[in-house]
Amino acid sequence: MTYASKLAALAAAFLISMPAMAEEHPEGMHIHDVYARSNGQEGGSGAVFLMIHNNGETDDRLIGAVADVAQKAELHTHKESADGVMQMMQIEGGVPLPAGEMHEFARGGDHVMLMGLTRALADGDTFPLTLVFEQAGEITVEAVVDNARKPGEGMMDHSGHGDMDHSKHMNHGTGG
Ligand SMILES: [Cu+2]
Repeated sequence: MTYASKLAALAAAFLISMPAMAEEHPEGMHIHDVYARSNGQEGGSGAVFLMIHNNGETDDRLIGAVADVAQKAELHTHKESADGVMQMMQIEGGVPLPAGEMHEFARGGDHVMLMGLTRALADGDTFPLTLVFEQAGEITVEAVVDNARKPGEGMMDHSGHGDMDHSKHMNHGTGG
């Protein structure tokens, strides 16, 4: 084997090993850390939090969500009103997901709101959540109910918000 062909073989081996290294962030839409908080009762509500990485080449947009545990799922965000009260509202026009970027749905910020739970949800329960993207279409992930999980980073101080009650929907100002 010549020196040049040895180099070529090395390069080929390196290239082959690349996909394995990239396993954490596969091509396309990558969704992880999906968890839900809920007041637990049938007919009640909940909120789902997750991370979305758009590892594709195309700009995309999250336009909706469907969960069979809820009559309705909406994309929500929190905004501070003029009088300083945090309010929850539906995200108009969906969530833009530019190629190569990630979006965090986290407590105190964006979330998937579950309204009208069709069954009670307890810690540890799992349920499928289908996310609807403009380009990528429908992607179903599994959400786990975890009312104890704390936000990973200090987006906001959520202390004292342990008793989330989304029935005070328009003005709850909690971690929902
Ligand atoms: Cu909400």
